[in-house]
Amino acid sequence: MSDLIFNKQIETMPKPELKELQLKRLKAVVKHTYENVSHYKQALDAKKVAPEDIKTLDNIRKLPFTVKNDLRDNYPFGLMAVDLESCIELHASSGTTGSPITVCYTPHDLEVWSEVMARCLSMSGLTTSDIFQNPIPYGLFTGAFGFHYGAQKVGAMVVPSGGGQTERQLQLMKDYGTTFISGVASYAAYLGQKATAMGMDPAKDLKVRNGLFGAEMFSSGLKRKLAETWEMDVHDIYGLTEMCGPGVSTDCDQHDGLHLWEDHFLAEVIDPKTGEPVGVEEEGELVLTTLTKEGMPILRYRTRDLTFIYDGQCDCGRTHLKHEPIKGRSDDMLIIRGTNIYPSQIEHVLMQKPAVGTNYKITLYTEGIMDQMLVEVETKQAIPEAEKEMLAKEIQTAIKAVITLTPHVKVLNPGDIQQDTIKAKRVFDERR
Ligand code: DLL
Repeated sequence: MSDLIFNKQIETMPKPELKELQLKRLKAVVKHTYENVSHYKQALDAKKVAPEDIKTLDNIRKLPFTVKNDLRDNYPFGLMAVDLESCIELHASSGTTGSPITVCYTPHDLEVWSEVMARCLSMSGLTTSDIFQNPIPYGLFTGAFGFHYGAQKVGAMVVPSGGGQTERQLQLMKDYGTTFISGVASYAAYLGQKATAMGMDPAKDLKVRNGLFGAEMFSSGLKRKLAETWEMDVHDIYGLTEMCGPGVSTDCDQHDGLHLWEDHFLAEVIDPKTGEPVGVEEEGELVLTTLTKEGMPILRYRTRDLTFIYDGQCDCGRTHLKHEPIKGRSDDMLIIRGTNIYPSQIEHVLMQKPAVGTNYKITLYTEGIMDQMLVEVETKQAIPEAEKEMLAKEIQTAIKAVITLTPHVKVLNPGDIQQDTIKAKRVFDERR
């Protein structure tokens, strides 16, 4: 059994007790939303469901789903279940389309967020002796604060280095002897690349030995490249603004799926087309209900994130269910000449190539009446043009074998692909 369990009583709670706790909390949260949020009162009334109708966990299926547009339509405070005076912090997701998703936290909500983050960080190896550097922008994005609160709760020394200023980040790592880093997956990759470009070997010249990353899909290949570059143990953390921010789930030292904190979140997996539950261990869309949130509780939130759940015994001793790393979002799916393609399939192929770096870009465009795909990818180190061409051909063949379409492939030098958003923008759809 792993010895880095932050809250042993809860994290290893026998399954029947955990289910009992979930049911008690589900009943309470349904009552709380029904009585305090007019959107939910109307939605439950429309389905002729009363809070008293929730008698078993399966009864959750009687409840309406919540979708992103419900949050946008009620922007900014329409889904609050308490007065604004009861809240002490606000966060929002970037909202590249439409209004941002805004959430408010009561002191209790912040306490829960810190607790789940402390569990995730401990599970990834964080202890009181770590120097924990947090290279995420401190602002409306939930990332930085979630990690900050959780790491302090564990008792590590937090270096709140914030986002950007990559060279300075690396200097701070050196000066302070940083042992643990967090962040958005693609930025961690960029940090490694920048260190190499500055003549540093992250594995030898820095003391970082653990990393906890998330906020976007990152394939097992990218995890492996990060682990090799830094000689560190890489963990994956999942979360979303609507639930709390980061802290919904993380993988334990078995690296076989992410444990989801079932005492605070109730998970379902549905077929995104029909809304019906999928079979055991079948892939579908993750739907989450907050079980303990006071400020902005959410029932049956359709995350659009694709995964599957498995609920067996884990060797780490934790009893909370596991899900596969997120494969992508149902709305990420690209349809090119009638073929369905997920960007994760392309990342997977690219990351198998040892000469390939960690940054890439996919552009879709129209030529005549045909859809075309251009995959641009950086190498790990600069290589001669002739080798680039050979590598491009190899990648083209490997991608074709997976998606059945032939992409155009361009191999570039490290640092050639611009990356200036918090989360990497990988796909550019310029089709007419
Ligand atoms: O990205 C919270 C977060 C910050 C998680 C830092 C982990 C680390 P949002 O901006 O609301 O919140 O975006 C949530 O990001 O629905 C997924 O599509 C995606 N996502 C988050 N974590 C992962 C992950 C934060 N580990 C959306 N793997 C989610 C894949 C992820 N996708």
